[in-house]
Amino acid sequence: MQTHEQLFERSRHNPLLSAADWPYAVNTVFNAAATLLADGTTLLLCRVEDRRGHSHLCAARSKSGVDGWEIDPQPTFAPDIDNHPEELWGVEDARITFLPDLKKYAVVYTAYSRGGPCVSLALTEDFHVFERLGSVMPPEDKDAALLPHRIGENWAMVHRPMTALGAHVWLSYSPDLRHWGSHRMILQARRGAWWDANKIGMSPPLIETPQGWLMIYHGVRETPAGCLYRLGLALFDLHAPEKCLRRSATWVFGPEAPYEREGDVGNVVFPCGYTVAPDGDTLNLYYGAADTCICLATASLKALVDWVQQHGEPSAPHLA
Ligand code: BMA
Repeated sequence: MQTHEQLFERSRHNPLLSAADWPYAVNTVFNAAATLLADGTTLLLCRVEDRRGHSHLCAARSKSGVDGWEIDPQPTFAPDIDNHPEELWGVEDARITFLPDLKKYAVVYTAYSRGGPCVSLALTEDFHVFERLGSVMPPEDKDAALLPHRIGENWAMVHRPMTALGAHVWLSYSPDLRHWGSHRMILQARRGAWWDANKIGMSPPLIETPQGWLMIYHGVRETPAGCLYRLGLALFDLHAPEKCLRRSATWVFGPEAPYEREGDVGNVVFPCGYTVAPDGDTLNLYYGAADTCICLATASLKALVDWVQQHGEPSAPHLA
């Protein structure tokens, strides 16, 4: 039997983290942001959902990035409702980008309230003290992350506003991380039968490679039995990240393992973070599985870029 090329390999330690590992009572842990600290420690900023259904963020640290996790004894980043009413129903799905210019980590997350989900930004040097910049994109908007350095004069942020015409990926620019403009749609959800019809969003932050910015994005297939969240690849111009060079026709990673198929929301793989191993090529992709636990899959960055260059579509004229 001819099988599809496997670009990602699941860790045999999956699931890496679940509610049973938490030092306090929680419902689920999933959709973790990831980064490497200066000493090589992997830090995950996990989405933790309590039994009210509200989420906060909690840091888990590990030397290996696989096991031996040390989890903060209480929430690391909880909603600040008095100063940020847009966080009333919780903070979700963080993405971390280290900004060498500022020597700070940017944490971009979804703030959720009666107004709908919106994109908020905080800066930190140590994941203990956070400087909140507040909401940077109004509702309905999520799936956002900063690029690690300015493009020309300006910072750039990828995000996913929702409109009556669908959920597509946009890029915006800012001189100061607070005021955002020059909004451009950079990747459209397809239509009809496609695996990524109607609703897509960036998953982890963009990955800088010599061939371009690699985006791992999720596509949502609506079926009579519920939604299927799968991942595809797209490549964007290094100097003009609004320009899509290639986009995968097929998805490259989807729910297959039992822990991805079953959980609070089955059939969901949802990465919010990655690290790159010291070899400069091995991508460690951390993903939420079934909105219930945190898992890891690895891939060769070079293989991913080669694959999207070879199999990707140069543009998407059929979307017009
Ligand atoms: C999306 C996000 C994710 C979640 C997924 C599946 O809209 O809210 O946080 O993992 O749905 O429930």
